Amino acid sequence: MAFSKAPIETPPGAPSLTHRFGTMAVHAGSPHDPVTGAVIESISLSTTFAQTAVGKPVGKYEYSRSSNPNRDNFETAVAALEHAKYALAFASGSAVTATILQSLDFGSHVISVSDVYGGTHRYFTQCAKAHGVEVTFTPEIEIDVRDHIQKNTKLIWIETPSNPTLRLVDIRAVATAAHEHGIKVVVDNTFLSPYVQNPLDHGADVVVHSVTKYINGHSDVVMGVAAFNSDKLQERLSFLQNAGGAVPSPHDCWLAHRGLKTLHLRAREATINATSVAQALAASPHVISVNYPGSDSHPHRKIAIKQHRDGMGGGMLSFRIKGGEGASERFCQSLNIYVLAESLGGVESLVEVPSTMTHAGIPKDQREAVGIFDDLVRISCGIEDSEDLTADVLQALEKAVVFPKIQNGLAVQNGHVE
Ligand code: P1T
Repeated sequence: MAFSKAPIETPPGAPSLTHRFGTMAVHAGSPHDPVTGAVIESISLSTTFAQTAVGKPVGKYEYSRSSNPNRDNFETAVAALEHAKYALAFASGSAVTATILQSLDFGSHVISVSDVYGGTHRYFTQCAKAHGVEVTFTPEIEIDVRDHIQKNTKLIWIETPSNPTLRLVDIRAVATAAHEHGIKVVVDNTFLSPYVQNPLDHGADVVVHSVTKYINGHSDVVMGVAAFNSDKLQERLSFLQNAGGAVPSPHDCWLAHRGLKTLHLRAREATINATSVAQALAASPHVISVNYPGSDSHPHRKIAIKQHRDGMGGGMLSFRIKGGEGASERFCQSLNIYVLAESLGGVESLVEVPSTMTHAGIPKDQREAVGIFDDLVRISCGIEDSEDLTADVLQALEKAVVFPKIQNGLAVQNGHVE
């Protein structure tokens, strides 16, 4: 059984890297069926594939955990869009994280940015030790990465933008320091998608995604993917993909591939919407601060201009509301269009409070050290109309900050003691 897959080859006539993003999103990994002419691939549900003699499969497939046509096609498309030689799809974004950490030797050390997705933090702090991997967290990785490098440091983990504070990391600066010591750099690109940022072009060795988010884009698939150029890594990760078995179903690969074909359209709309919502929030007297990398006021705006397509900010933002935890909860419940739910990157707008939802597992002092306060609200802008999304946020802010007229004997109005 083949555990290591061959490099992705562009079929004759298929779009190449000289084509633009939208053309590749629609056509990469999407050959028409040579027998029936079907333009859309069929879903290959077969778990096993016939052999004409012992050890001689009819085609390139043997058993669907090892590889199958829908997963191959999806991986081909992601590799093209992330400017990578290889891509490997997994059952979830978390399975990608776990497999990459499992690929390290026992006794390895990892440096990670502090504000990562709560589930990534959980794996790093509660699971990695079991296979002998220690993780050091740092909030300012570009500044102090060299101070944290040890003899056994093998990997640097970056999330840019970070979840949920939207901090950015200069990938090139970190990769330069890492490569001086033979250390690999992984970038979690979930918040932006390959349309807005291609981390391999900035020196990263591996780019990972929770496909559950922008790549699939319709909140109906849980999946992950890693893309990279190294032949050695391909051999190791595809071995672990097969041995660990955390693989996506053919149906999920088909759905995610269909979603990917409109990624550029969705990412543009989400960016337009997030820009408009961020501007409205920044102008509101009920808001303490707004984290949006598309805003000129973002502290890492220069990095966005360097690393993101046309300096786009993407569809994600977070903000601190005046009035504490109570106000953040009232805000979420006062919205009419946004759905109060975890996850992000779908066509529908979502809202959540990270301190009690996605990042509740991180101890409060560590959370607050990276800016995840109880009054922080995270928004994932979908592709609805920006006027509606902005109006909904403004009306919810008014409701969220209106307290009873008298509180502790003091008159209050609009959330502020008068
Ligand atoms: O949910 P899963 O497909 O396993 O992906 C994990 C993951 C990895 N990386 C980032 C940056 C993520 O945001 C996530 C999942 N995040 C959420 C579910 C969330 O609401 O933030």
